[in-house]
Amino acid sequence: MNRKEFLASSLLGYFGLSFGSNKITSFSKSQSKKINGAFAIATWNVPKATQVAFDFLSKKHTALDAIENGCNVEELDISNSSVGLGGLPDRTGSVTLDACIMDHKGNCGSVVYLKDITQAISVARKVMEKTPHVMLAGDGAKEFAISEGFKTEELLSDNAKKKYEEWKKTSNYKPIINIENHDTIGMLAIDINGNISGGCTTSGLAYKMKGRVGDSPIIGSGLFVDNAVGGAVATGLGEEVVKTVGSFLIVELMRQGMNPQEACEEAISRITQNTSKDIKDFQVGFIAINKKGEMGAHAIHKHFNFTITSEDKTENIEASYHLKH
Ligand code: SD4
Repeated sequence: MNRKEFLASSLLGYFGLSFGSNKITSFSKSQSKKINGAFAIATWNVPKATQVAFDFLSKKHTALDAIENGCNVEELDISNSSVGLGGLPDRTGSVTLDACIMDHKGNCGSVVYLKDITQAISVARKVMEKTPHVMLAGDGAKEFAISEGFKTEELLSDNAKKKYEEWKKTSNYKPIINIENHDTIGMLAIDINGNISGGCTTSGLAYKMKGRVGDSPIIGSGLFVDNAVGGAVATGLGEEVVKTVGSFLIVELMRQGMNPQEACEEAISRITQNTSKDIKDFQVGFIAINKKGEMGAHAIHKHFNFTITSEDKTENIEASYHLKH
């Protein structure tokens, strides 16, 4: 689709995807749904984030601006215990953030093990735009953020501290599936020029080992965008996503002709077939979009859901899943 066709199709609004008001619908397997025009889609139930992203898109901002500002909503939300401020800490009580961002030209930026700065996705964008590097870690990432004007603050909220103190009593490390239905945010957006960008931001797994980094800041694992094809983002147990380079895999499968739903299902199959762990014990979910505005989502377990905002409609949709309980 060229730019003119894309703009024309924007005027037509939705095509082929009817959202019942406030009704959670479910994708059936192997069916990709399609939206015409600009939209933002994100992992989990994050209507405020996708709405903010869509507001940027409707004001003709780039998909990259939409991603950054949409993800910031969850980073700043102290009640979200797995992203930014209020995130649950590692097992030493320290909150460390991972994030990455990728634009339609294939530029990308990432931060890992970032402390004391809430808007990790914005720091990742600065890494992309202002440094000769793709990834900055730890103290270096923090020092760079401060030099760019970011303020430091305590990320450990009273609530997260209380939960951590409780956890220390047993110190039992077992990542919880679908934690609070509201988790790491991975977002993809397509703007009015038909360009795709994506982002992913998280405080990672609660009570992880000190120094642990997951999939979310790793380009190709937690996120991948190729503007000629589409984009994908991941949530869940990062160690399993990294092993299959899940988001890159999905984009490559779409390049070979799969629709986003088929590609997400294949990526989940790779994980379930190749893991040495019991798949009952961990969750991975993917969402993907392609250049035509088709989307897909699939997870290992049920209750992975995602949010889409387009043409002022926001809906939360339950993804299809692999493991029938
Ligand atoms: C990680 N993938 O650090 C992230 C965490 C996550 O749902 O997405 N949880 O492994």
